[in-house]
Amino acid sequence: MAELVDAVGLKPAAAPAACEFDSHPGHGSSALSTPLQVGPPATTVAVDGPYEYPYPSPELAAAHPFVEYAFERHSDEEMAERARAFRKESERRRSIRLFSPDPVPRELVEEAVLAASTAPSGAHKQPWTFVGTRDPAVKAAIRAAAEEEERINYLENRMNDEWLEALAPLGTDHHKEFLEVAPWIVVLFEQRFEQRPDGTTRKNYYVKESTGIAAGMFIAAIHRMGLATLTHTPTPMAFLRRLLGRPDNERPFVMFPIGFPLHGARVPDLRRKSLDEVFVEVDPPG
Ligand code: IYR
Repeated sequence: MAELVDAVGLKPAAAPAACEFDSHPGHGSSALSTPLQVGPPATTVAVDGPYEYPYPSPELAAAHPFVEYAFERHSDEEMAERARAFRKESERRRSIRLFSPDPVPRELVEEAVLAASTAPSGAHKQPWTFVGTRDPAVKAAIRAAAEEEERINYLENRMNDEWLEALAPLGTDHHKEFLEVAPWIVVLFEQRFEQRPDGTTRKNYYVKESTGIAAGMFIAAIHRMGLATLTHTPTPMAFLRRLLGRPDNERPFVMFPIGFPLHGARVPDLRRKSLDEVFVEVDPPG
């Protein structure tokens, strides 16, 4: 079936951009208020497909800009190879707790933040801020505050025995020396609501899910470029807002020391769950 829909053309070398949590296609309305890219004027294009209700609907496309998704289809063999390569590279990633002091250029951290910021987010609000520092004084202050919280967790029984038992194989304790040795600390803040320059606020949606996905993509980007990190959560983390001078709408989500692993760094000899333990296909009954 061919449907005629209004669409704006695609800039020749433009990257695809918008993603949002997608529970309803939103015929007749759109959560996207800011165009992500401005293409040539609207044209009418035919879209073939099995859809009775195409996306965007003509009304939606008349009200908000849309561009054609720049999709590149690979051969079956190439897809299998890319899938395997990504899986194998992902398998080599480990959380590192012993970093080298070797410096890491800011450009690499920026690239990881930009990659993470491609994460899908509720209503495309991108409700996150990555706050980085390589200032020794700030890193020392973060270490001191983190160690104080963790000292209470580990040594003053703020966490229960089950927590201590679960952590025993990792051998973590309240010493967080790596926070000063690693060249960078990046703290990912979730934005509980949006603070506009005119002083008004707007709700954000699926903040934890969105920020969690951005965190995962950040970790993957850091690993892919040949650096290491640790998802560190010295709980409670409120001190990070104060030390890093962040506004009230931001709450620390996770902290990432970033750098090269110290030469010869060791990690727990962990096994990952097998496919059967983490993937189930539901077949039709009968
Ligand atoms: N945040 C603490 C404790 C900790 C908790 C979990 I759950 C871990 O997987 C690892 C550590 C710390 O960093 O020591």
